[in-house]
Amino acid sequence: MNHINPSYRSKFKSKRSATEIAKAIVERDRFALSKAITLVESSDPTKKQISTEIADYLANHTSPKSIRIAISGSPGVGKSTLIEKWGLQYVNQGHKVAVLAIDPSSSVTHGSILGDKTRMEELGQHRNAYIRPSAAGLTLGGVHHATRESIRLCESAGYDIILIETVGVGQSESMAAEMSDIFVLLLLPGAGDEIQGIKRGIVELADIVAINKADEDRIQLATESAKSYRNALSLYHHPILEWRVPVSMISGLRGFGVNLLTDQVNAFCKLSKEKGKFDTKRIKQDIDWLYKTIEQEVGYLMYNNPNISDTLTNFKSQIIEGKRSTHSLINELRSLIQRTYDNQ
Ligand SMILES: Nc1nc2c(ncn2[C@@H]2O[C@H](COP(=O)(O)OP(=O)(O)OP(=O)(O)O)[C@@H](O)[C@H]2O)c(=O)[nH]1
Ligand SMILES: [Mg+2]
Repeated sequence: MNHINPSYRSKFKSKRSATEIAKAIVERDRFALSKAITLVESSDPTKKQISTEIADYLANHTSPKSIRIAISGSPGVGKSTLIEKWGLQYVNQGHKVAVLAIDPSSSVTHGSILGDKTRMEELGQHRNAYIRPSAAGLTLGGVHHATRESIRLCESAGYDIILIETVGVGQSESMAAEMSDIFVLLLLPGAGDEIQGIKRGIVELADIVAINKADEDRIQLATESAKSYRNALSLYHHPILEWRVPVSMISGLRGFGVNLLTDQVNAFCKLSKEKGKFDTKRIKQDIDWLYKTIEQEVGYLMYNNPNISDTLTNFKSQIIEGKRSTHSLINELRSLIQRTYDNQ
């Protein structure tokens, strides 16, 4: 370790204040960025407090511009491979690219969808790219919070293209849609929705659809799939009425069609800004997040109130015994919550 510059080493050994970390983020210090993301992933109250101070500082001192792109699709559809190619294209055009992951399943498996950074080897080494695997061991709400805050931190550090990889399981897609400007859905050639494991409603979340792995002997199949998805999508109205969700054939592995995705993203952003939807969508996302957090926090407080949790246990037995209607139990619970709230 002797080759490390001593002043550099001491800088990271010493505990920096929230303001120092925040300033370092603005000065494009990747270590500070990683540190701040670790803090937002923490449930420790002291660390939470520091991350709040960092967020406040950055909100007051930066106004970054960015595009947040969610990339979703069933396991193995080729998300990471595409992100490697797409991210490289963006950095070569002079952008700074941050790659984040939403993987609620990692809280169970302790794995991570970007754990295999090998798929993004070249991008991972680029000075204008930052790749952050998903944190393991967080609750669903924790994943949501950490990813949102990480996006803001990356933007404050100058990353203007945010790619969010999300695995098509659990609630990860809707979570990704709630924090991105554009939702890109990757599908495989040939297979129908059920076979691809695509849940109902996911296709409707998409702003851009791409049939990936349209290479080798799958081109014909991909052409047919693209056609049938185009037909299916023509039945839906996109929230921006003038936007027709494009369905194209790409190969992330070969890099084929990746340019097209960039053009589609640009066209979408342009239209969305012209229609005044780009900023309003972000504001709506923030407000929805505020309400969601309140619901979570209030729920947490209620479940941890001994009086309420004892009552709930009691009510559960009453439901099992079929003694009282759930309706009347809910009314009683409502009064109890009201009394608890009034007494505080
Ligand atoms: N032929 C072909 N293979 C591909 C393409 N994209 C990815 N693959 C292969 O598909 C496999 C899975 O690719 P990944 O990029 O890891 O897929 P993923 O969607 O990120 O997978 P998870 O993160 O596990 O959900 C790898 O073996 C890739 O080499 C493609 O465009 N064409
Ligand atoms: Mg992956």
